[in-house]
Amino acid sequence: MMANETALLTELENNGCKGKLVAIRHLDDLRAELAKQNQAGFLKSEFLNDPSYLAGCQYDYSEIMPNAESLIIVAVPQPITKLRFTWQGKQQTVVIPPTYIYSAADNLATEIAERELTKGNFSCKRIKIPYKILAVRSGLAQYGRNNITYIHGMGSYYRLVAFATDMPVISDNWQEIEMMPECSSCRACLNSCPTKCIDPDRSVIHGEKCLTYFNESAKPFPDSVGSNWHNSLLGCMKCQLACPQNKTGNPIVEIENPFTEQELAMLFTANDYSELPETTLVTLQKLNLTDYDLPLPAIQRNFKSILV
Ligand code: B12
Ligand code: SF4
Ligand code: SF4
Repeated sequence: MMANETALLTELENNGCKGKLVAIRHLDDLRAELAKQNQAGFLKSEFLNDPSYLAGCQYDYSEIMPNAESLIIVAVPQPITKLRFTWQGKQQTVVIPPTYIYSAADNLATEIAERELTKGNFSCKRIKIPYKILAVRSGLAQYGRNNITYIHGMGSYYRLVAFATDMPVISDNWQEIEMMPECSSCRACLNSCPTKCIDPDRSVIHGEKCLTYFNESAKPFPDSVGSNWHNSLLGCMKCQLACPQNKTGNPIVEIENPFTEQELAMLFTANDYSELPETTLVTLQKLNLTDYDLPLPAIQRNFKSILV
């Protein structure tokens, strides 16, 4: 391993993160892997054609970084966030799963990568690719039966971030796709999934049935979605909470009274973000809740689906 590569990976670990590097040519392998899954009929147009999902991924960075040599994949640990507040006399707890409040995680990975690479006169650029495939192929992670990736000792509560860099990689590693050995005798995620979108007979979940797909969309929830399935403001925690690999010391961040009752009244009734007071908007922005191209009525719908 080159000194610069070691220094980068060590610095990531010193900050609680983990990373791996592979040669840039594996962008073609990522593209091919996705094409294979598409051919098998596992990828629905809902994901393939949406820029916030797979249509946002790129496999040619020759223009933004013509001298790119390697890809870096980084896992940044993330807590479960709980918003606690009183609404209409009742104490409410609103869960935001790992990865949704992402600015600090993305900035941490970027700062470390830029700082360490600059020391060797290298640079890096954030890129959008299918992160899980890279994480697993590089040896950083393994798939769980629930299709989410896991890192030994970290569980699945982390956000994946990737970079292209002009730093060459010496220890190029591109391994077979692996499922966690622990999954072979476990079906906890499968049994806990309210939508039954984890399919024991195929390796890719039915993403178009996942609760996350519905609450990340502005479209009304279909009748097939049970009103008692909702558990998070965005996404869903069921398959990760049930997983024995997530039982050890995962942090929870509790935010007490992020909004006053007066702010909540406006948040739940306003027609548009522009009608909200500045303080409410700033809180929503800090939680990254305005970053998902969701109109305010969709955020209101999500809140109301989990308030007691
Ligand atoms: C589209 C997408 C979704 C779609 C899912 C579409 C689908 N069918 O998977 C929806 C909106 C439903 C979704 C939901 C969630 N997502 Co999402 N999502 C993405 C996104 C944008 C692309 C993922 C994707 O479709 N990749 C392409 C598919 C083909 O790859 P794959 O899922 O890795 O599938 C591979 C395996 O199945 C594998 N395979 C092949 N052979 C074999 C053999 C074995 C034995 C096994 C096990 C596997 C296997 O085949 C495929 C690759 O060839 C990424 C961000 C990104 N740019 O990567 C985030 C991302 C994957 N999501 C993430 C998260 C956290 C979630 C949620 C947990 C959110 C939540 N609820 O809180 C849920 C989890 C749902 C689940 N159980 O997977 C994280 C995952 C972090 C982690 N620890 O792995 C990512 C990486 C975002 C990030 N930056 O961190 N997501
Ligand atoms: S996130 Fe929820 S709906 Fe999606 S696979 Fe996991 S348990 Fe099922
Ligand atoms: S719940 Fe069990 S089967 Fe599912 S990912 Fe975790 S260990 Fe694997």
